[in-house]
Amino acid sequence: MGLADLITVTNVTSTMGEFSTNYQLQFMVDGSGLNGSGEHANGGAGLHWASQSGTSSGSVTFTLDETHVIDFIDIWNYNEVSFSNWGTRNFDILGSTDGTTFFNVVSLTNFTQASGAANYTGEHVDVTNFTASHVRFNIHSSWGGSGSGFSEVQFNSVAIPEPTSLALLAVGLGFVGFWRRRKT
Ligand SMILES: [Ca+2]
Repeated sequence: MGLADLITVTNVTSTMGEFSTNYQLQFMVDGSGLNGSGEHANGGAGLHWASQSGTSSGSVTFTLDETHVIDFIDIWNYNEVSFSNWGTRNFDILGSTDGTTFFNVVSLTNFTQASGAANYTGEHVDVTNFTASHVRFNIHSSWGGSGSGFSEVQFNSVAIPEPTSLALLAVGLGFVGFWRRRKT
């Protein structure tokens, strides 16, 4: 208990396409470019998602492995060196429990542009705990680039006790009951 858990994203789709095969949607949910200190690299191919050129608005939909209560979202804006103006500027975050009907969670305005440096640590977005199996970003604008993108997005769930912890707790309570019975 206590630490939040990183949620597995099983699929990402978008109405905005991909700049090329070097800038696929999956590159923002597979840990590409992230090191153990939470810094995202600033190179080119295989590290970030960038939309097709000329399309800086539209939606991105993330499918989670199952329904979670989401506590916070860590977002690394588009961090390719010299191209951080492809970063996403204004967008809304929405949630859904069926992948069809979405509700608003939060709207972000002037979302911080990435540094474009190799030690970029991204942004921590606290959200009022919401239950969702799908999350959608409705993107309105970039920071001036002819497309929009992100380097990485990580959803974190509210921590719940591990089943093994509950089992151990039950065993412990069982022993207490056993000794109490022995004393009478
Ligand atoms: Ca990445």
